[in-house]
Amino acid sequence: MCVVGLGYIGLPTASLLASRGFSVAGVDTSAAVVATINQGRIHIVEPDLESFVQSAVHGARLRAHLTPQPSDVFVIAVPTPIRADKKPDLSMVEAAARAIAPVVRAGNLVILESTSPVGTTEEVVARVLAEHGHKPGEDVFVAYCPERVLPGRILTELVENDRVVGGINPASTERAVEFYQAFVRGEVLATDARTAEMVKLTENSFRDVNIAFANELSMLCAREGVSVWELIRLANRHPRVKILNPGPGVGGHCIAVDPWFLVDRAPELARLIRTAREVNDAKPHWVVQRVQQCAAKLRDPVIACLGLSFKADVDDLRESPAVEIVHALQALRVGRLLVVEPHVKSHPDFEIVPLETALAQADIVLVLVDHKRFKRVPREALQEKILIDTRGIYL
Ligand code: SAJ
Repeated sequence: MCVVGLGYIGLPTASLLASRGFSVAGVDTSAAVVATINQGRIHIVEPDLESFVQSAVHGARLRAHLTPQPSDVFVIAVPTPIRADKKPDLSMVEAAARAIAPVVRAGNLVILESTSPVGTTEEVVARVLAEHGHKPGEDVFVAYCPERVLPGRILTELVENDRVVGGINPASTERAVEFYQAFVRGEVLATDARTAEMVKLTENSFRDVNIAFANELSMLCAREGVSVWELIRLANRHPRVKILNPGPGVGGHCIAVDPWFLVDRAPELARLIRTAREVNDAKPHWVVQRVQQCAAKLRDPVIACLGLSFKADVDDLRESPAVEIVHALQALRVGRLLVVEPHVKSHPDFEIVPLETALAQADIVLVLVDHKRFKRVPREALQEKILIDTRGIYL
């Protein structure tokens, strides 16, 4: 087994496969990552991962390298970011395919797991292998299988979730399905590569469109003087309505990114998906405006900003709408900011203060993340405060 890319998906996959008895070569272009893993340690935050990696490395079933090693199966799990112009950057998939091509042998299976635009398995991975003299689909088998794990539950979901597997031809699909059946307890569902690629993008676009609907409602409700939380609670009593929760915007590395992969291929058709992205991206600005309106009524306003992470009960601040909002409030000098984030000790741009301090001093309480810790705040502590609750935790 050779796993290329030892990040949030590659490293858990490599250590899980090692725990199931596979001999795994992990590959990463970062010498620091390779060295860390070979000491049995990890460079990312994920529950239980360190002990999995430690026992795999110490049991000699997992070793990290800078270059791919000959193997029966290659799994590519490298990042596929979007560029500033919202176009996908597939350079790391291409580089990974080029790196493995010289060590791939007849009979090997190559699987792409990175979230990718429709056609990538065929147009990038299989093409590069063909350029190196292989015959994809005949002497080497090539398939796509999206990861769908939730950060924080990766090791559980890698085993329990159903997987969608699609090859570039039926022989490739068959080989890839067999591979996943060896360690997945969920159902392994066979399709073709293009469908499998699109399934992943569809799942995350579905979430994005539905969150955008909730976010749009929250803005309409504020205009109408209606509580969006009560509105959604009541509307959801209809047997076929299930509205998601509005928030300060959509963060994370998946839901706010993957819909662009669909938009990029067919901008003239993917109008709803693009609009949803724009609605969710605009929500932080709307929140900032609301805070500005409230602060304008006060002299020397003090604003408690509750939460920085992109969602509840995680310490991940990357691509977080909460961080974007606090940055904007800071740049606009809207007032004195008291930033609370129980999951981090410090932040380069903001002083982090204890929750109690912030609540005691604030005129405005701005809820940005629905952390459990915040939900436990007694309602008396919020009396006489102006409350802007983007997550609806203090109803
Ligand atoms: N959010 C809302 N309202 C909601 C639900 C979420 O505003 O009703 C916000 C969250 O606060 C957060 C963002 O959306 O900012 C994304 O959070 P999430 O918990 O929905 O998703 P992620 O990014 O942690 O993980 C997602 C998962 N995908 C889906 O739920 C469709 C996960 O299963 C995927 O594997 C992962 O993306 C991925 O890698 O694509």
